[in-house]
Amino acid sequence: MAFKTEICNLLESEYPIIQGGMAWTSTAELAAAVSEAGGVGIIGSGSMPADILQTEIDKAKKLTNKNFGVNLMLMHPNIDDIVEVVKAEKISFVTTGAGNPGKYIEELQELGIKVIPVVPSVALAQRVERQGAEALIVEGNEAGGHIGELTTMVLVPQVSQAVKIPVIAAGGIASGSAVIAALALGAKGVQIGTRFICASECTVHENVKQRLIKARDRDTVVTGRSTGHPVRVIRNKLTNELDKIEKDSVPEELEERAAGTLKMAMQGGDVEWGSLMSGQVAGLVKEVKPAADIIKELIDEAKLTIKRLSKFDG
Ligand code: TUI
Repeated sequence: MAFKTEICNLLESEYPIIQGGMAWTSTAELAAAVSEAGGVGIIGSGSMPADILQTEIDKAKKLTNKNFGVNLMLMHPNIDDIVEVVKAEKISFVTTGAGNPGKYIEELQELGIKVIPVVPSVALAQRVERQGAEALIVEGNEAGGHIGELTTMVLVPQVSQAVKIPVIAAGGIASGSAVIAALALGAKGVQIGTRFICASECTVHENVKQRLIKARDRDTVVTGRSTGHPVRVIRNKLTNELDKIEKDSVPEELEERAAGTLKMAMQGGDVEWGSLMSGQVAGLVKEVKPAADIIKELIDEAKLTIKRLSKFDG
């Protein structure tokens, strides 16, 4: 049984499994390993200076001849510089997050760069479809990092019914059974972030991997609701302090306090005072292993799930 969907044709992959573009986390090594293993790797550029993104793209091109993408974090203060790097490198596709990518779609597509926005609502899904997006990623509130309000379970079927372009489900997916659940809801592919943080090739600090493996079902919290930019992270000393600032309702102070803490956690290994972005599936992550083994496990489990479900056919 082959797991081919139109996402495989669009993104030139063997499986419709996309690795979420995670800032300071999905660097060239992880993106290349996922693409080499038959999925689709994405370099996360959120809050990265443009020259570092350039270095990561150069590295990824040396590590793989397979297709990979770049995630554009639209709230990035230097987003225009990041877009210039992507254009100069003629990256095959970008995913976008944390805003409406409308203003960039035409200039990217003129260069043959496909645009796949992350959307948190039916309204934005329909808007980006009209603006020419090739596919979209529907990300539920279970996801790590910057999140919307609705869950994957309710958002995927509603968006799938509302648009004609293929939908990729994200948020809450770390197992083969969740891959099948997403396809059952109307998605043509899945994006997986948190599970790939514990890939051997992921260059985050070892402390991050160990903290994720230790995480239980209720260990993530959402900070920054008062700023309008909610972020899901593992609870730690930083989130306790941010909660206090949030109770005193000083949104600017909260953003200032959180600045730089993502890199501090992911690259510096400070899992107490850094921002440890993770989805609610952290509790399902049990071990570090190569990206190829993670993908094999997802596909094997997806096949078993279909077999198990086929017994219910009446
Ligand atoms: O983008 C993400 N997740 C991210 S980006 C990131 S980088 C970072 N974040 C904070 C501090 C430092 C670095 C970490 N996590 N996910 C995709 C996503 N996009 N989720 C929700 C949305 C979204 C929200 C609103 C997309 C569009 C949107 O549109 C509002 C509008 O303008 O219509």
